[in-house]
Amino acid sequence: MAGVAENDERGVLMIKFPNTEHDEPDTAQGPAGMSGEIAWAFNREGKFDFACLIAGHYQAGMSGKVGGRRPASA
Ligand SMILES: [Cu+2]
Repeated sequence: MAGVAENDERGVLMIKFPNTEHDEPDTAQGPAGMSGEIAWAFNREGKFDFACLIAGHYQAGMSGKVGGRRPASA
């Protein structure tokens, strides 16, 4: 997950270098058809951008937002 500007920059880099491997803690990569989970501990409330960084996918619209709020105190 990253901001729109960072995803724009990453998307352009993936067009230039399509075989780039991703091993950053905020990314997951696998073969077509794979499913999985990413555990992410948000440090603040809000909406956050996510994107597919396979070359051309971000530009084709594979991106979105995820977010939430702190649970109400018990
Ligand atoms: Cu994709």
